[in-house]
Amino acid sequence: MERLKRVLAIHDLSGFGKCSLTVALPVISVAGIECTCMPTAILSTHTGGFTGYTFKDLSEDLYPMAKHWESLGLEFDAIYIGYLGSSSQARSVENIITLLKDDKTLVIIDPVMADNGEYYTGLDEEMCKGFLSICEFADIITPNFTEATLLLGEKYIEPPYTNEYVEGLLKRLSDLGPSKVVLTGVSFKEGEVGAASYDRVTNEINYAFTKRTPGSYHGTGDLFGSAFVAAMVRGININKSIKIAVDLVKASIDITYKRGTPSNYGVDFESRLQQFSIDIQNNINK
Ligand code: PXL
Repeated sequence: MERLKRVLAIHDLSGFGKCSLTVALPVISVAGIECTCMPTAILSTHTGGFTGYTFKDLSEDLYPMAKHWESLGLEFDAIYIGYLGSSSQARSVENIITLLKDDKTLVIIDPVMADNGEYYTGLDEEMCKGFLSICEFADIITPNFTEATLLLGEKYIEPPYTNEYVEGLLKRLSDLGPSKVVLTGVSFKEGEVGAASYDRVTNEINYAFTKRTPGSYHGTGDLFGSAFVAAMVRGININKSIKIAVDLVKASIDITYKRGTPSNYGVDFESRLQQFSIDIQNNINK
């Protein structure tokens, strides 16, 4: 029997307020993939819409954790990087990639630092510089529009966007290093939202759209990223992978909206995991 696929997820662990590892672990697991967790920091809640949270930086532990796993001979099908505890962790991430990556390891970096035109609480251009320094090690990056414009040193503009703008942005992002780029928050007209993918090798651009649900929801980037990584690792092509991820996010937002869950609690994806698992199964080998 083939070895179980394994993803190393490098994100913070926020105990309450679903995002980062509390999303990556269930989503990657339900897709039939082992998820190895490297917490970059431990917080009582995430930093968006809460005050008084605890924050423990785990910078000193990151590389030793990777060294231990290397000593165990563990192989990783993907390394999926998100929220870092500090900008200096970018250097550790670079060393961890160098240590643990082999020919088959897909490196996916979500430069988690901002949304809606603004940095997340406590973050600034140092975090942007940190992510920029590791983009060249990524096979795929998955920014939202705010993160994309920060990485490129361009001005953030509000949706809806034009085709030319989105396609230009995808190509400029790929020039930072990654051969594939996935952009979230794409919208060409009011009432729709989705994601775009670009492959520099084939020069192909693809879109996956859905109807926009009113409101703003925390942690959707992490839900999208985790679902996308899981689909890619199961060997599903990038176009179908963004579609599966968009569908999971949309369905989870709809449940959250109907239930009236506070937006800082994160999105209620739990009851949708089974359908996500079916979507994965149905798209493997097709
Ligand atoms: O979902 C992005 C995210 C992840 N982790 C932490 C955050 C945020 C966004 O605010 O605060 C700790």
